[in-house]
Amino acid sequence: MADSSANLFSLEGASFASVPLRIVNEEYEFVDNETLDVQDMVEKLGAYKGKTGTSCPNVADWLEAFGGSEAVFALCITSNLSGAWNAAVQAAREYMADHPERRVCVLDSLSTGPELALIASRLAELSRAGLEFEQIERQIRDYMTTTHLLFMLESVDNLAKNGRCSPVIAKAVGFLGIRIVGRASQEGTLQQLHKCRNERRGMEEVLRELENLGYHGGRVQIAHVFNASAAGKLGAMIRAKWDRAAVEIVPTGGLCSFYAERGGLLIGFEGK
Ligand code: X90
Repeated sequence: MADSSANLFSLEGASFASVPLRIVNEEYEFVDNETLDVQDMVEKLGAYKGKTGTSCPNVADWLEAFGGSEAVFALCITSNLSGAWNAAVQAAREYMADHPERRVCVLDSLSTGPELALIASRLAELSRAGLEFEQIERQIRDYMTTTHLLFMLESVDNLAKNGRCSPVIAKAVGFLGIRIVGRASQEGTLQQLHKCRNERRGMEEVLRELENLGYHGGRVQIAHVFNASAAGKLGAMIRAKWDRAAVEIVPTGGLCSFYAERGGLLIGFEGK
C-alpha cells in the first residue's frame, strides 16, 4: 500500500490499497481518494479566503488499511515533510505485536508522487516474481537508492504557507512565468536547483538534471497538475534525447495537486 501522495489507486497484478491524506480548512474536508473531484477541489480552494492545510493518515487509518493482510509493504511520503511514515511505523509495531506471524515493512520514500508510483510498481514486480518477503525488502531498498524526483513548479504558496518549504524559495516564484526547478533532496526535503524564466528554460534544466542524476533511458513518470500539454512536451523531449526512455504521464491526485499547484510537474525516474 501507499499513501495517496503516490497518485495511485490501483496497481496492475498486485493487491494494492491507497491510504488517503486529507486537505482541510474550516469549510471543507477533501479526502484524497479515488472519488475525489480534484478539479472541483482546486476551484473551491481557489475561491476560499482562509488558510488550508493537510493531514496525514493516523495510526488507526493504517491499521484499518492493513486489515488482515499477512504481508504488507507500506510506502510513505517523505518523513521530513509529513507524519505519515511515523504513524505507519507505529501502526506496524502494534499490528505485528498483535499478530506475530504477520509482516509489515514501512518504507520512507524521502519523496512523493511519481517516485512512489515507480517504487510501488517495482514492488508489484518483485512480489509477482514470487520472492520471499526479506528478499523483496532488500531489493526494494536497493531500487529506492536509484530513483529520484525532480519538480517544476509555478507556485509554492501552499508549501510555504504550511511550512513545507523555505520562504526564500517562496519569494523566488510568483512572478509571471517563473518556474522553480528542484529535486527531492537526499533528506527528503525540497531543494531548489534553478529559477527559470519560462517553461522552455525550465524543461531544459529538467533534462540536464535528469542526466546529472544518472538517468539513462529507464522509466520516467511525469505527474502533472492540470498541465497535460507541458507533461506531453517534456515527455517528447525525454524520448528525443534517450531512445530507450519509457515515459508515463499521469494526473496528480488531491495532495500533490494542492502542494504542486496548478501547472506543476513532478518527474519521478530511474537514475543512479
Ligand atoms: O502530512 C501532511 O499533511 C502532508 C504534507 C505534505 C507536504 C509535501 C507535499 C509535496 C507535494 C510538491 C513538490 C515536490 C516536493 C518534493 C519534496 C520531497 C509535491
